[in-house]
Amino acid sequence: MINKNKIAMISGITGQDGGYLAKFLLEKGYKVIGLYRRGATDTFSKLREHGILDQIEMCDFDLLEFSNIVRLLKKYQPDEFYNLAAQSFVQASFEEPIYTACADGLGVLYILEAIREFSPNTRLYQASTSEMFGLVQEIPQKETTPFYPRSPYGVAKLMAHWMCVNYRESFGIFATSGILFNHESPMRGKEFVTRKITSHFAEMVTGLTDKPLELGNLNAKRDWGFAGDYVKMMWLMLQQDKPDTYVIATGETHPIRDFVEEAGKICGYDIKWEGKEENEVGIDKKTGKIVVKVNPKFYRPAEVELLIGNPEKAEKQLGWKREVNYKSLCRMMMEADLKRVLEGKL
Ligand code: F7E
Repeated sequence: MINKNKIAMISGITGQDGGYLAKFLLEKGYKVIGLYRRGATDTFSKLREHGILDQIEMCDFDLLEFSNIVRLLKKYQPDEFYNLAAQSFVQASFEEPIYTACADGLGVLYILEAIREFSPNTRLYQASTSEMFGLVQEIPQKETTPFYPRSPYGVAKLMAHWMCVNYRESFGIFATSGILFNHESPMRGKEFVTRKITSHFAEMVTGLTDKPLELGNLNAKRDWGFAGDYVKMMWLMLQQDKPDTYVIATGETHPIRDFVEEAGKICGYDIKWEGKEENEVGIDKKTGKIVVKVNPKFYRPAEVELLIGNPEKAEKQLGWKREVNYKSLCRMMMEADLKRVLEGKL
């Protein structure tokens, strides 16, 4: 409880990372101000599932409304600002490139300007991403690896990243950029591939659906960690003496089809692959049933084929150590979705 009086502002509080981070900071004694964008869906469901909604002061927020950002910063003068708000779905960014550029790129500049003018002691954590490495120029990727984004999302995030570096160097703003590789959990949105797999298999194995799971590129490789581990690093980054840039990753990579097989195993499927590219299917050896099918609808105009991070700097400087490995992460997500189905809550 050392941080009793500290104020943390979290934009994007209703997303996967927002919930885990808020829980972590509340346990540390922070007053948490949650910024969220009004939406049509049950916006607060994740915070409710974490059991922390009533401990957070929630405020309306939009990355594209500068006046709103200014008012919030003036009013609360937070010690720490975690910018987790974004249009974060890579595939959607190809259809909404302008919105994505505004929210994920320009929006961060608004926050930096508001900090510079109205709350210069606020420390900013910017959620940067391995998508900035895109067509990777080095394997594994680290802080000094040249960037080559492959989507409007990656490009917008890269702008935000360089703005943070620039505001650090130009105005002495404490703006830290965490280049986080993919991080998953039972709270992941169902549009992202890991959760799409676990939620669909949970429905299939319990008889809620008999449709096969439809996926795009099964060969892309990702470095998947656990979101609950990664939010602790966000906080540690803001406790350092100086703002900096850090890669957070596991150093391990797996193709999408591997995650499918692993999640399938937990449900009792023993998957063999047949056919090529858009005709490829995954068949359960025991029943002969097609459980996975490739649908080119989920291919991306430009793909990030391989991501694998080198977390050495974070390990040394932040003492970064992951607690959940790949197999346990997959099991955690699969079991959570099976439980949700049984409780009628998926
Ligand atoms: O895709 C392939 C897809 O949407 C992973 C975001 O949090 O992490 C995330 O971005 C891979 C890609 O995550 C399907 O083509 C195949 O190669 O789960 P994803 P992402 O694009 O890596 C980074 C670090 C972020 O910053 C982002 O905000 O899986 N894939 N079939 C599929 N992906 C999806 N979503 N759906 C499919 O059916």
